[in-house]
Amino acid sequence: MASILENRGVAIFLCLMFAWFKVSNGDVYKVGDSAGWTIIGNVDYKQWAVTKTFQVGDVIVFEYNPQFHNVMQVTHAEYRACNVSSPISTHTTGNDSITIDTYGHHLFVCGVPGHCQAGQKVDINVLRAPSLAPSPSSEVPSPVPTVTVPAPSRSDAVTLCALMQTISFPQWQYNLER
Ligand SMILES: *[C@@H]1O[C@H](CO)[C@@H](O)[C@H](O)[C@H]1NC(C)=O
Ligand SMILES: *[C@@H]1O[C@H](CO)[C@@H](O)[C@H](O)[C@H]1NC(C)=O
Ligand SMILES: [Cu+2]
Repeated sequence: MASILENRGVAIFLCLMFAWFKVSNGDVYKVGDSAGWTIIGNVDYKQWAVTKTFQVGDVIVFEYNPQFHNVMQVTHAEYRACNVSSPISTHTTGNDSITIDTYGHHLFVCGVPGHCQAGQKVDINVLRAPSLAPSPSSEVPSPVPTVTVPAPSRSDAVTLCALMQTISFPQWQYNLER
């Protein structure tokens, strides 16, 4: 009888740990903190970003007056050149929450002429967890890291919990029959 309880207890504990981990991932970062998304005051967005440890699931908030600014996600080349001729996406509400759901660089600039050049650009870089990095001595040749890799979603916690139910259930039956 004790083993039934232990088994299910462990399963539930692991489920909760996993769910807690996923939930705790979603930190909210307001770009520029109290200054927001602006060209006033020479906010150093590079410095702002490098002091943060962004993770998949985090929410990046851009707060600004939409009469004067906007937010455009661009490629590396466009970011370097402050070229906003073909952005990946454009946000214009003045209070834009963007959920970061992939690893790597997420590059945002203001598309108003001159603003990116004036420093209104930010690089949200999500580093891969060290334990997930492929080891150099790995026998399977690892592909060259690509720009974006899909990350586990919240629903994975639900899937895992469902899986654990099916795993622990036969054990439960087995114990009852004895
Ligand atoms: C801006 O980017 C577009 C597409 O990425 C490209 O066709 C264009 O030549 C670029 N303009 C400049 C001035 O670099
Ligand atoms: C921006 O939106 C968030 C909720 O998404 C809200 O809490 C916050 O007050 C809003 N800020 C402004 C300036 O409207
Ligand atoms: Cu701007």
